[in-house]
Amino acid sequence: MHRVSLIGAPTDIGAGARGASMGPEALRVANLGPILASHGVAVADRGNLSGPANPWQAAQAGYRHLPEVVAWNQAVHAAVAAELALDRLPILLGGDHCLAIGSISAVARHCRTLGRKLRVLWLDAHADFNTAELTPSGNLHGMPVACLCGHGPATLTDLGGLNPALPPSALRSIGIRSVDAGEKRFVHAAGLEVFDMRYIDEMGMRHTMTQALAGLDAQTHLHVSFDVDFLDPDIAPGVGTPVRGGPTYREAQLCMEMIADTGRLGSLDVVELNPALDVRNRTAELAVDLIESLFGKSTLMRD
Ligand code: 5AB
Ligand code: MN
Ligand code: MN
Ligand code: MN
Repeated sequence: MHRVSLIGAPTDIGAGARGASMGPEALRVANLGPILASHGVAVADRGNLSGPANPWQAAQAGYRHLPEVVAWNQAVHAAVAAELALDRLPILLGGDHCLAIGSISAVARHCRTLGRKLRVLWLDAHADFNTAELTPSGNLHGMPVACLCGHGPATLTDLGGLNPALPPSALRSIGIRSVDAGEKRFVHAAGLEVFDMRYIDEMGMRHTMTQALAGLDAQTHLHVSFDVDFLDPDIAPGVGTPVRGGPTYREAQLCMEMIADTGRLGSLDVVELNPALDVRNRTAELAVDLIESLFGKSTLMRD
């Protein structure tokens, strides 16, 4: 049985639009906790972390709000590490995607300590592989993958005590369809394994997930970083940086079901949900529906 801890991080400190700070409450309003519990998951809601307000300032030296992003990520790192130490499965309720630096660096440290392999699935419309030199916006939610791979300010790259937190070979990016020009070159140079929408269109979600999950063993910790803008904005309008042409409802369900089937899920981020841009909490409800599949809800006869 899964023992899950919900950790709210109500901030939009790394984003380009305000509103992701309301994500944790929207997921609770959509009944995330009780619905997971109805599938036999033992859920503890740890409430919300706190951190600095969003000063809404321009970028300085390539970063917007770097000190505030560091403070939030330190809080996330500590909270995620505490749950992992209790042998619980942390679900980070974002908040924008910069928070994955804190959560994944805690996961990486945990795996290192226990000698376990780590695989990170990055479900996103974006590669999130910008640096201060490459970014068109200065927004740190566009940089977490680069930071986790050691490219970024030391205050973020060293958060989990080892820089880099991850080799690019631990990552699989899925659903990508918007990458900035310099970022694209850097993705190739780093050798990131990307299953972009073209790949999913041509090969199908089943083959994509088979590839992305290949090589897991009984010791692998699987972390899913679920940026809600992964989904097609026709079904998931409540995000700050929508990009058309994303996975359909059924493709997203299959993606989550195939992850559930591995039995290796060890931690999860649900980020970039922006209730200020949503329609009647529809995107939050959809995210909860998909998270149910991630925790093993299946249609028929697979139990
Ligand atoms: B998200 C953009 N590449 O860096 C940038 O939502 C968008 O966490 C980043 O994937 C989107 O500003 C970040 C243009
Ligand atoms: Mn993202
Ligand atoms: Mn994104
Ligand atoms: Mn976004």
